[in-house]
Amino acid sequence: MANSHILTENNGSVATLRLNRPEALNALNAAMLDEVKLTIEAWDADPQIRAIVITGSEKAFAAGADIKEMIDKTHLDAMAENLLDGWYCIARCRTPTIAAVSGYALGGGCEVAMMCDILLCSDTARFGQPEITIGTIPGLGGTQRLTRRVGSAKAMELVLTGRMMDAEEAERSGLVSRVVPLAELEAQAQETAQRVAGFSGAAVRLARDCVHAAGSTTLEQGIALEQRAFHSLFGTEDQIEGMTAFAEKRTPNFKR
Ligand code: DAK
Repeated sequence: MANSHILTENNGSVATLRLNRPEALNALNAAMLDEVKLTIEAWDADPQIRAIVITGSEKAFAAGADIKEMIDKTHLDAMAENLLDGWYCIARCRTPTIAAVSGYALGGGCEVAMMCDILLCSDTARFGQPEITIGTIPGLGGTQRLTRRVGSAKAMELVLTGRMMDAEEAERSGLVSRVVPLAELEAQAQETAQRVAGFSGAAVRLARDCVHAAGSTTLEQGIALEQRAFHSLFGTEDQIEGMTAFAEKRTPNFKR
């Protein structure tokens, strides 16, 4: 399928998906979702691809779900179509994902960025959940993911006022991993993806699962999960290779 709402690039171990509806600040519409879903699911099934970068334009990562497309939807339409549910393909993707956000990441755009494992942004980024200003509320996990990241005090204020946060506030409050100058965003995102892609796939997957689990387990359960995961890695060739390479003062050659 020829893509018209996204641009893709694949350099072997790192694949990059760029949201591309400049006329609508990358608003997330159904046609874009079809392309994103097919692409992410195909990449996730490809063992060569070890990290995925998701990005937008300089002006907007995405200014939210496409409001004009949703205006006439009824309650029944939303339920029957499971409206926008397909975007969870990004949260479900087992290949590590890195969001590189510049400009607006609002509503569904902020929610998609938060679905990624690592969230980098430029110093020009602006985040928010402005759904309240159009008579709705976040619908792609915003009330849950934002609250887990920034705490209920700030999440409540952002969700109830629709106020935007700049990059500095987003970093200070724990929404993003790192802020970089706009000119460096792409390079830093690629470098981060390459770095993750170079490690043992098994270790990356388990580390990621454990960090994600911390949001929904007790400390005891999380530590038990981590311990089991840690022990299991001693059954991999990559653990032997990593430790042997350290002892031999060379770069490890991870296989899987
Ligand atoms: N949808 C559709 N078009 C949009 C858009 C959006 N979210 N955001 C911007 N655009 C379009 C504008 O209409 C305009 O198009 P033309 O008028 O030129 O045709 C073009 O992009 C440029 O936008 P502006 O002229 O407004 O640009 P400015 O620089 O002046 O302002 C802005 C930028 C980002 C502050 C402004 O565009 C804005 O406030 N945009 C809307 C932001 C917003 O409210 N986002 C939240 C959308 S609601 C669900 C799950 C999730 C959701 C819903 C349901 N279920 C599971 C059921 C999610 C909902 C949302 O995300």
